[in-house]
Amino acid sequence: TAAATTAGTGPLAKDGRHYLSQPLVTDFYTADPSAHVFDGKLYIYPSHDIDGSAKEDDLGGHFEMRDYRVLSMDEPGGKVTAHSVALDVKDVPWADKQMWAPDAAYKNGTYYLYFPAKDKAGAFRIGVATSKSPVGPFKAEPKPITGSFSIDPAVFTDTDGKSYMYFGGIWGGQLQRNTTGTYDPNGSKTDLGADDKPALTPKVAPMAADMKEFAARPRDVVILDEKGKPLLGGDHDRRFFEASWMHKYKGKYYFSYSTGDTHYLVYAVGDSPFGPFTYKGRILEPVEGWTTHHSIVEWKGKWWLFYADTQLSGQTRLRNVKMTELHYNPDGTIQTIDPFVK
Ligand code: FUB
Repeated sequence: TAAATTAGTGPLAKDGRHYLSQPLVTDFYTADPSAHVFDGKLYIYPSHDIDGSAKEDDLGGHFEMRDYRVLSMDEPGGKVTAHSVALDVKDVPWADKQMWAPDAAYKNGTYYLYFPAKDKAGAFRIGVATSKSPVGPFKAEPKPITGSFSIDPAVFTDTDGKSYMYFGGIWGGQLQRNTTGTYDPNGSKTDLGADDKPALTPKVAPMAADMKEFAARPRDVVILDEKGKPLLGGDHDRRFFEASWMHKYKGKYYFSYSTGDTHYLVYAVGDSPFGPFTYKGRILEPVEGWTTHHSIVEWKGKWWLFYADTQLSGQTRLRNVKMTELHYNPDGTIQTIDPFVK
């Protein structure tokens, strides 16, 4: 297990550029890092990538993950501890395969691990598991969250103590196969196929007091352009693809996400956790590898971006998580980060 090294040092990328930061863990593969600060310590809840046998396809069949391992750090740039398995698919009664990007939350002495997985019918659902420790082991609830579908849960707890789950993803994430409230296995493989119509939206649901169910049906997270119009399906540089994250900065709600096939991490800002959110710009330019997925957290007086690339393996299915400092401009916009040093 390695700590991040200084920007501009270490191995070179394929095209000879220096990576901005180095992998946090080098002895196994990690992706989709959801970071949280609990009791002053940083915990990262990543996907645990494995080298499975499935061929790469547009629906992410090659992401065959089976379990989760939590990472922790006491100091930025310090030692990264990789903890033993926190939850295995074999211990989730409803789940069949593909333990994709997870997240975690804490409430009243209990830690909650939220995770998407395919059920036995091939539909992605979102499950929850609990532990008294932030690093697990976690015990899964016997059924997925009622009314959940699709992938990439991100649970945000507001300053008033209320928690919300943001989730969803198109293409392999199946949002386009859940437009009627029931999973349609024969639905579109990609999106709505309507470039001039509003794009499919991520979803948000308030969490119930026990943090194990939704308190209300999921609503659309509407992302608007600078003219107040919803982003369109054909706007691949800006429309939502997957990897929701929410953070609050100076009283504003920052909803960030991946644009998928154009490989950007971008953000939109609003005045309520339910939105609407207005598109503001890019957080991270494309990394090596197809996917890009992140989290943003304030820790020890600085803001940090957690992301992943394929530096160690050169393969999209085998990623490694990284962290770097994130900076705001005085007007609250985020300074775009280049994952390579010029
Ligand atoms: O890691 C599997 C999937 O790839 C995630 O759920 C997506 O966000 C993308 O990173």
